[in-house]
Amino acid sequence: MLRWTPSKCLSLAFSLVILAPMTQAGGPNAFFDNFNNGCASNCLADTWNGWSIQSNVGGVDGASPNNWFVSCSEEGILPPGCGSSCIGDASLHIGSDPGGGGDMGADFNETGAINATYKRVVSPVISTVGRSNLVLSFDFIAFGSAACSDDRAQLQLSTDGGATWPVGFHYCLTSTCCGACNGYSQGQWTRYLLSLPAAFNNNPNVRVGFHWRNNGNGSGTNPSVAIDDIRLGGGEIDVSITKTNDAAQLVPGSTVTYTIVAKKLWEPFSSDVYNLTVADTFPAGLEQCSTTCTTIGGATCTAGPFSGNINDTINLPNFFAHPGYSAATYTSVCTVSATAIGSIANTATVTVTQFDNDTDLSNNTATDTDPIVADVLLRDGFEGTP
Ligand SMILES: [Ca+2]
Ligand SMILES: [Ca+2]
Ligand SMILES: [Ca+2]
Ligand SMILES: [Ca+2]
Repeated sequence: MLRWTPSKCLSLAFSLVILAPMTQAGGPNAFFDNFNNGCASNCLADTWNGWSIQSNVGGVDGASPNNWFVSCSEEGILPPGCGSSCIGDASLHIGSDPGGGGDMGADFNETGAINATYKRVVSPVISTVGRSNLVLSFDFIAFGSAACSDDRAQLQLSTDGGATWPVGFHYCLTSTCCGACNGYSQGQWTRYLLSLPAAFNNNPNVRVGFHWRNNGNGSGTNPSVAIDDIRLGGGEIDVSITKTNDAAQLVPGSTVTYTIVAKKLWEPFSSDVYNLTVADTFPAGLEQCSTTCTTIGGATCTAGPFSGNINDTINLPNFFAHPGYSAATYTSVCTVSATAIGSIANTATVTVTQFDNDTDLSNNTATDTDPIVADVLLRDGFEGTP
C-alpha cells in the first residue's frame, strides 16, 4: 500500500483562529478563500464555504476512493516553502478516505482499482460583474505519479455556473518538490497565476474547480495536490501613498497642512482596484484636523470636509489617459498642539483588499516627521522659514 506521511501527525494539540472568508460591500469584488476552517483532519471539502464535491468525473471511482478535504493536516504554506503537517493554516487537498487511513494531508491511496478516484471539487458561483482583466491566483503543491497524466490534478473553470467545464479551460497543475518528487519529499509550495480569458469578464456565473484523478493501477507518487489562498480578482497590482506637509519643523499653536496622495499608475493589462482603505490616525500633537479629498483619473473618495482621523474607502482605476494614473488626494489641516514637544510623526497607509495582490508593500506607508520648535525662534527673525 502506498502510504506517505513524513511528519504528518494526527494527535496535535493546538488552538486555531477561524478566519472566515469575507465579502466586501460597496463595489465589485470577486472571490477569496483561505480555507481556514479550524479543522485538523478529516473535514470533507463540501462542508466548507459553499464548495461541493462531484464524483465519477472523467472516470468511475473505486469502492474506496480518495477525497477532497479542507483541513490543516496539509498546512497552507507561503511559497516557496516546503510542505508541512498541521501548524494551524488549513488547505484544500486530496487525502485518503477514512477506510484508507483518513485525511493525513496531501497524500493518496493507490493500492489498486479500489482506490481509483475521479473527483472534482467546485467553488460556489462567483460573480465578476463589473470586473475585467481578472486574474486567478492560488498557492499549491501538486504532483501525482506523472504530473499531468496518470495521477494528476487539474484546474478546471466554468463560465456557466458549472453546467459545462470546457476542455479549453483545463490547466495542468504540477509543482516541484523539496528534493526529488519520489514520494518521500515534501511538495514545494508554488504560486499559480492565470490571466482569465475574456469570457470571465463581467460574468455572474463563474465557478472554479479542481479535478483529481488517480487511475487505480497500484502505482502512484505523493504528494497528491493541495490548494490555499485562492483569489479571483485584480491580480498583481501596485498602489502607493505619499505624504508631506511642506514643512521641516512645526511650531506649537500653528496650523499645518498635510497632503496625502494615494495613487495607482497606469500599467498595461493591469486592473482597476476597488475598496482600498486609506487611513491616517493623527498623533496627539495634532488637533482639530479637518480633511477634504479630491480625485483624478476616475478615482473615488469621500469629499468631506470631515473631522478627525482618516479611514476612507476609495477606488483607484487603471487610468490610461493623461495623467496616466488615478489618485485620491487628501488635504488635512490641523493645529499643532500648544503643548507639543519633541517631534510629530504622522503616518498614512493605503491597503488593498484580499481580492488584490499588491506586489510592493514598501510604498503603502508614508510618514512625515518634523521637530517641534519653540515659537521664540520666530521672534528671532525666522518667520517664513518653511
Ligand atoms: Ca489556509
Ligand atoms: Ca496511478
Ligand atoms: Ca515635514
Ligand atoms: Ca504598493
